Order: sequence, then structure tokens, then C-alpha cells
Amino acid sequence: MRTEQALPVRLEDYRPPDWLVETVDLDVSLDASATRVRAKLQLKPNPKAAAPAPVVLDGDGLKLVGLKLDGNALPADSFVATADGLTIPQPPHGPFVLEIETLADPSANTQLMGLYRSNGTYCTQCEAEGFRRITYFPDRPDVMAVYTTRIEANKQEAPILLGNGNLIASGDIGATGRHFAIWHDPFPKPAYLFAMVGGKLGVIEDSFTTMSGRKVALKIYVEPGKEPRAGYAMDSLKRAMAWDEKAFGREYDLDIFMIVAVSDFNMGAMENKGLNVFNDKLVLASQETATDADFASIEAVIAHEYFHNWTGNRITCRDWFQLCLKEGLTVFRDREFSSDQRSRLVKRIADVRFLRSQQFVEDAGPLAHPVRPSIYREINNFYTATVYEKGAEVVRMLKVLLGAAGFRKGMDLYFSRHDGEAATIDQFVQCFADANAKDLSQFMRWYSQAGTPEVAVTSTYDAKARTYSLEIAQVIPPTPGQPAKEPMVIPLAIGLVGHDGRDLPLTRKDGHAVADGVITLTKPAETFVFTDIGERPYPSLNRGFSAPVRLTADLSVDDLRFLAAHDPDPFNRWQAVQSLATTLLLDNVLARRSGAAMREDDGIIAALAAILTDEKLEPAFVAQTLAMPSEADIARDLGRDVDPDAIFASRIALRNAIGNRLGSALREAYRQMSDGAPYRPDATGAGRRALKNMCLDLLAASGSAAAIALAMRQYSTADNMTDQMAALGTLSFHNVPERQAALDDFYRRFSADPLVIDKWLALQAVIPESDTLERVRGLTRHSVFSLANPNRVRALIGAFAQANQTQFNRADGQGYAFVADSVLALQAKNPQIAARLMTAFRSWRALEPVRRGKAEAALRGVASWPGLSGDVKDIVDRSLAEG
Ligand code: 0A1
Ligand code: ZN
Repeated sequence: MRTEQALPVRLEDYRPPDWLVETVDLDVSLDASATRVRAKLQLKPNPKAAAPAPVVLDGDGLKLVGLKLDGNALPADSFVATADGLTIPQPPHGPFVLEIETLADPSANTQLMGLYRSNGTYCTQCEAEGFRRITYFPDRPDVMAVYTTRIEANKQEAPILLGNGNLIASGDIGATGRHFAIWHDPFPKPAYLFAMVGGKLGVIEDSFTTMSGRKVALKIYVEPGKEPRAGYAMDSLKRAMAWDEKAFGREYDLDIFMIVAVSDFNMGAMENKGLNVFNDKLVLASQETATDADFASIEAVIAHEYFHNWTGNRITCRDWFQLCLKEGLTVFRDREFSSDQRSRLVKRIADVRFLRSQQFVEDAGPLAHPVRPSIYREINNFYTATVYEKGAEVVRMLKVLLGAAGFRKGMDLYFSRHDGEAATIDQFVQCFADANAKDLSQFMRWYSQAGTPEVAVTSTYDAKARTYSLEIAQVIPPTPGQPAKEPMVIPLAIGLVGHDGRDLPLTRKDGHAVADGVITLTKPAETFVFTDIGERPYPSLNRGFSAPVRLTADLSVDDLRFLAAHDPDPFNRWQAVQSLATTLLLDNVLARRSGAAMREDDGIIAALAAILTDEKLEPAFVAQTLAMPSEADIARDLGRDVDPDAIFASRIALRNAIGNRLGSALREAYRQMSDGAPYRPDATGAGRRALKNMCLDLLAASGSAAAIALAMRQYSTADNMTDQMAALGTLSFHNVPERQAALDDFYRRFSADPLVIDKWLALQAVIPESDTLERVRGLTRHSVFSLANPNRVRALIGAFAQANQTQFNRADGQGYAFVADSVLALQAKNPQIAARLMTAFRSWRALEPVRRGKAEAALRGVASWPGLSGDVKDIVDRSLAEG
């Protein structure tokens, strides 16, 4: 673990590497505690660099055993080797071969970076800076080399040996009981895409024939016995491969594509060339063990990692500041894929909810940073919602601005111009500019300016002149290191809805129609005038969430009710309901804080009633509309003086009112959606279950004993995890005897299945009651829990910190103390997971004074800990920084 404070790395300091590596020959002899790594690097001076320079290789915790230059052992005084680096001050002037031998202990690797073991399987994780934990290397993405990997191991312990690229040889090593495999990857790649695996694994196999007729072998490796749960992942992979050919003209390039699922993994999955390594929760699924949401995530992440083969691997990043070049773009691509496989509308709503709940919150606090940061200390801490989610929104805006055909032209140019390169965001955007003869220089501010733009709209209708104008101002709030901002390019899709519920034609003053219904803001304030408008219309703004902004408009409650019922853009129907609910919820939070009575509102109930009974709407959309803003949504919109108890009370009151007032409609919808059809994880089936379970939850929110009985019945009779889990979730929010009975039953049924036990842990962690903290503390001592497994930590402590607003934010500060203690207990073992847990404190300044004080004390306590890991220190320091 690195404990010393890393020096900041700055984008402006980028220099091309002094030395390039043409080929890497690795020879890895796997052993539980003493794995021997021999690396043969063909080095050559970079013609682009100022010669002659020393060779400086990165390392992290390495033990050097031997070093040769062009076949000769290097004298001790001609190099400097530490655990964290290897320098040869006076290397030859031309190309040479360096042979490095190191020893590693994979069983002791608890950080899960570099070479480690998961349930006995040897595996690697190299992004972002893990390869330097395997051998000394210029560990930066602009050094791309051709790798050949020889792996050997005890045949009993690791019968399966996998590497990047194609298998070129394998066999036994005499009578030693050991065997080997040699893998060759012909595509030059950065070290972060290196991977190897060795273990006892089961496999499912299939194949895919590419658009040019090449047959690709597909293999998914899992722990033995779990093969039957890998089928959906395989199906998703084949659909993703076909989709990328159709949507982007991208074909797979090796003869084999492999996925390995492991139980211990810091993130979701990793796009290593030809050998993706996955967190097993994003591979394994069956009707009995996975929910519809799990199936959807598997489909999306399998696709995401596959799509990286072009956006990330074939074209990689010049440096880690360009992370969004591969991540924002690849998230955009996986969202498009899911939209085409499922419902585009429902997917968009889910994505926008996620963006607002994660990225808007990040953008509004001390951890805010641009989509392309310009400074970092720990790159691991920049795999954020801003880089991924806002990064995807920025790519999406390019498509809105250029149209589908213009966007595709830009992508085609990007693929042809930069294939095989380590590129930058500037080069990416330049492709869209060149392909469409457009100036996108102002658009680049989306990459450099942090903060969510606030767009304020005022409308005026002039009946006499038959004009309607929108006066629109944009402000980008200050963020750390960026006190003042320049105006952005904001594409706003809009409609003006007439009384008959139809869009009026959008004609500008100059007589031209507004192309595609999109107006583009570029200035701090500007006015858009539409002519020949015969009635005062209802403005429908930022349709489909065309720009990731916070929009406020002078819409009355009546306007919102009209739009909720009639907006031809269904996304904005959903948005209108959310806006109505938000207004009510915020009013009631303030009322509660000041001791005034909360109000009930007919508008929102009437809007929901209309949507619930509209049979033309897809069930998944209705479910999304019935889902009221979360406690975190309300806290974010409040922005200051946040009292989670008041928010909870306000939200409970609204859900109670919905459950009571719409009881018969909810029961009817529940009945209609319970069709007894066999389970299928597709969008249609999932949508029906989503609506059914939303109805159940709202009925229970009314406090009805019949609804609790219904939930208990659904829990016991469900034939799939979605329905079972939803019923258990509903029960867990009510302090009734059935709750504990169901939780105990669930544990008995699934105690041998860690991925299902994660659901059981998470459910208990989010119970909004004052004894939850004790329950969670108790569960940390339960035999199913382990601080060494990231999934368990996220399920229990992560869920408590991120998804239990009232209990994490207990007024006595005990929730903060528990999470801070957990971070300290974890950080020496796994600094990455500890740092991520620490981000739960990111909104501490928005809390009301008592909680703010307690949260600050917890943060300062962690900051003062001796031997704090660099990863956690980076998060804590930025969280506490002023301004
Ligand atoms: N590139 C991966 C994300 C990832 C990043 C770091 C990791 O190290 C622990 C693992 C995975 C993706 O976008 O899926
Ligand atoms: Zn990715």
C-alpha cells in the first residue's frame, strides 16, 4: 500500500515517453506465494523524445531477482532498483533488450491489483496502474507493445491457463506435474490491458461469425458448477457483437473472445484484450438467483466491455486524463445498445435518474471535477460518475447537435484516423468537427469545466403579435479550482404544446423552422422568439434530457399537470410528474423543519391516476412514473440545510397518500400484471414485474395490513428472484413480524450463495430505522461477511452509507463514525474500496449544522490517522478542502 502522499500529476505536464517498448515476452511461473515473472522487453528510444534519456520503469511492491541487458547481467552500480521503480541512468543509445526477473506473492495481494487470487484462481487486474505490480515497466497507456505470454503452473492447481490474444502452444513440462500455455496478442496494447488467468474453471462455449465471415470462438469461464448461470451472459455477448457491426460497423478482430468471472473484483469488469475479467455478479444469473435488474446489468456490462475492444483497446488513451475518451464513449455505446434491445424511453429515464443521483451530486460537492480532469493524485479515484456518466452525456450531445448521420460520420472518421493509436479527447472531437465542417471549440468546455449548468427559462406570450419567446440564461456554478466559468454549448430539445395536446410548429423570426426541435444555447443569456403562435402554449423543455443541465422554468403547477397528462414527449410526461412531486416534497420538508403542517396535493395524485390507468403506456414507464423522487434526490434539490429525517417524513407522507388514494387502481394494476406467464428476463416481462412490484410497494406504504399479507404471499410463492426480492424489500420497510420471518427464511434458502446473500445484506442495511446500525454492526461479524471481498463490503457497508439516508446521517453521528471506522479497518487491505466508501461523505457541507459538524469530525478523524493510504487520503483531503 502506498501511504505517502502522491505528487499531483498535471495534464499540462504531459511529455511523450522517452523510451518505447516494441515487444514484451513474459514468462510467468505461477506459485501461490512465490510466482516468478521473467519479462523480456525490447526497448527503443522514442524518436519523438529529446534524446538521450535514462530508462525509468515503474514498479509497485516488486522484488527484483535478476536483471540483464542484451543478455549480460547488469553490474549493481549501473541501475537503481527499489520496490517502486527501476532506473538505468545511462542506457545504450539505441534499441536494447532488458530481461527482468521478479518474485511476487499473489496470495498476499489483498488490494486485488496486479496478480492476485480469487477463491484460488490466479487472475490479474492492471487498469490503471496494476501492471507495475507484476513487473517493472513504463506503465502508461501511450506505451503500446506486442505481448507474448508464457504461463506455467501446477496442472492440478491450475488446469486452465489463459492470456491475451491467441493460444499458440501448450503442453506438459516433463514429469513435473506442471504444464504451460503460450498466448500471443498481435495487437499492440498498453500494459493496462494485459491479463492472465490460471485456475480450475468450468466453461461454456459458443461461437460468433463476424460480418466478414470469420468464426470467433466464445468462451465464458466460471467457478466449476456455475456454468448453468452463464447462459444469459453468452447470449448478451452475441447480441452485442452483432449490434456493434450494425450500429457502428465494428467487427471483432481475434479468433477467440474469453470472459472469466471471479468472486473478488474491485469494480464491475475489465476489458483486457481478448480476455475480459468480470466480477461474477455481472456474469452469473438464473431466474431463481438474479433479478431483472441483474439481468439488465449483465447485458449492459458484457456489452460495455466488448465495445471497449474498439473504443479503448484499438484506440486507447494517450494518458489517464483522457479516461473519458474510452469510458464516456463506451458508456454511450452500451446505453444505445440497451436502448435498442429494450425500451429506449424507459432506458433514458433510468439513465437520467442515475445521472442525477450520482453525477449531479458529485458535481455539486467537493469532489467535483471536469469530465477530463486536469490534475489528479490517485487516478483510481477518477473512475467516477462524472467521467463515465457525464462523459456519455457529452457524447450524446454531439449526436443531438450533429444528427445521427453526422454523428456516424464523425465516429467513422475517428475509427479510421486513430486506429492503433493512443489518442486524446481533442483528437476525438476534431473528427466530428472535420467530418461535419463544424467548429466545436466552444463545445470542448464540456470536457474542461466542472459543475452542472443551471439553465433558467422565462416565457412570454404576445397574443397580438402571435409570438412566444423564451428568455434563457445559463450559469455554471463554481467548483473546486474553477471559480469562474464560460458559457457552454447547450442543445435543448423543445416543443410548444397546444391545448389539444399537439406540438405547434416551431418557426423562428426569420421564417425558418427549428431543425429537429433543437435550439442551441451558446451565450450567458439569449432570447428565442417563435412566430405565428395562435395560443399561449405549454413549453416542454429539454425533451429526452437532451442536455445534462438543471433546468428551471416559470411553469405553474397547472402547466405541469397539463404536461404530465398531454406532453407528446413521454420523457417529459415523466419529468412533469417528477417536477410536481418535487415541488410538493420540498415544500413539505421546509414545513416540517419549521414545525408547520405538511400539505396534501391533488395534482400529483390525479396525474398518477391518469397515467396508471392509461393502457397505451408501457408498464415499465408507468412504474418509473410512480417511483417518487428518492430521499437523495430531494436532498440534492434542497442543496442546503439538509435534514434527512424531514425528507424521509415528507416522502413517506406522499407515498402514504398515493397508496391510500389510488388503492383500487393499484390493486387492479397489480392483478393485471400478475399474469402467471413463465419467467423471461426480457424487457416486456421485466416491465410488467416492475409495475406489479411498484403497486405492491405503494399499497404497503398506505399502511394496509392486507398489503403486508399480499407481500408475504408473493414472497413465499414467487418463482423468480425479482418478485421474491421485491416482496422482501417491501416487507423490510415495515416494522412487522413478517419481516424478520421472511429475512430468516431467505437466509436459510440462500446461505450458500454469496451473490444472493449480498441482496440479503443490502436489504437489511437500508432499513430506515434506528436499530439498523446495530444490525449492520452485527452483520459485519456474521460468517457470511468478509472485509476481503469487495462485493460483501459494498452490499453491507456501501449500501448503508450510500442508500440509507436517515441512518447513515443519524443526528448523533454514529452512522458516520461506523463508516469512518470501516474505512480505517479496510484501507490497509484494499485502499481502492476504502476510498470509494469514503466518498459517501461527499455531500457533508449541504447538511444541517448538527449533522454537518458530526460528519466533519468523522472526516477529520480519518484525515488524522497515521499511515492512511494515498487513495483514502486523496478523497478525505479533497472533501475537506475549502472552495
Ligand atoms: N475499464 C473498466 C473499469 C475498471 C477500472 C479499474 C479497475 O481496476 C480495479 C477495474 C475496472 C470498465 O470501464 O469497465
Ligand atoms: Zn469501461
